[in-house]
Amino acid sequence: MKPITLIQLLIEERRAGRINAELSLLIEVVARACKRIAVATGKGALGGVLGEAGTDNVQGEAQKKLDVISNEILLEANAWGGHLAACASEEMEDPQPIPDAYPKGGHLLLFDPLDGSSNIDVNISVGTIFSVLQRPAEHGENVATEEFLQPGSCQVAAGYVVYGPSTELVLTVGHGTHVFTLDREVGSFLLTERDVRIPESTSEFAVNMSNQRHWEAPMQRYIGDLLAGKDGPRERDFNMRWVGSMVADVHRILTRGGIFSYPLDAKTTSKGGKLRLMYEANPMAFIVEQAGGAASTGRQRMLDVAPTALHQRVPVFLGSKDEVETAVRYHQAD
Ligand code: AHM
Repeated sequence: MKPITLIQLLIEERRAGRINAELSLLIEVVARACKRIAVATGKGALGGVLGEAGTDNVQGEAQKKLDVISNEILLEANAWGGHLAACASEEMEDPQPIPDAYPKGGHLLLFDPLDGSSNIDVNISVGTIFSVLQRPAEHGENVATEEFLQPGSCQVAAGYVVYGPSTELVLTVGHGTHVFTLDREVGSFLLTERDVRIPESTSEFAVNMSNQRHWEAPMQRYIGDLLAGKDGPRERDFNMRWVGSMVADVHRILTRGGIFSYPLDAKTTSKGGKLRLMYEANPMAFIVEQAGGAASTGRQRMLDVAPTALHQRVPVFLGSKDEVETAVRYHQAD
């Protein structure tokens, strides 16, 4: 049987009363923008899109040309449909309101337009991550930054698109996690896995081992026990993978299980961690929980974290439920 399209799935979700027309339009628009980003990334050196943009983002990180291009594609696509009140991007200091020329909607969109962008120039998978919130009922005329500061459990949708050998969209609206593959000839996302489930246990971990000496004691003990393999307390060997693009690492874990971690380390403690709560950790945590996995800061369920700043950073542990719970036990025992 021919797989159904993203639009058909969104219609199903509307008929089931799980999303409204505005959220359905929002997801369609984001997916369409991501197709344009897929085309831009796919051109590589031929599109003149590789290399540095010559600017820094709000995090003080050098932007790649494709960071800037992807950000503009998402902003432009989402400006005029009437489905949004404002957007916030990892690449911009402040939220971007919808221009006065267009009608405003009741949703807030947050995105990391091109995650893992240090991998672009070496032709390794990168991705877009997005998170959708509802605008709080009590609000003024202009959207305030505080309106975005809702815990991850308030997300009404989240997703990512991985630009790899194939382009895949992974989406949740809070009723399971679904995977779509882009049919490049037709230009449609087709549903290739409904209600994906992450295996509960795993023998594979993902972490940047070069930071080992900077980690806190519980993380040192946890990874030490994984590395000890059959001879250690875990009594089995563990494999390691680290792409360095969160989207690609999480996608592998969604597909075959594993634990992804970007823990606190001495270099990032003062910032709260490396990865961003609102653009990376929360949407991935929602997707992973909806696929039967777990996501934590090591000390708290990720989706319960009360945000205090738009660009807040957090330590991240997510993936196979049993393994995330094990990592959390090491941190709680501290
Ligand atoms: P970015 O937003 O600058 O691309 O940084 C986020 C990336 C994640 O995709 C990835 O998991 C991590 O940073 C890689 O960090 P490291 O370079 O320390 O391995």
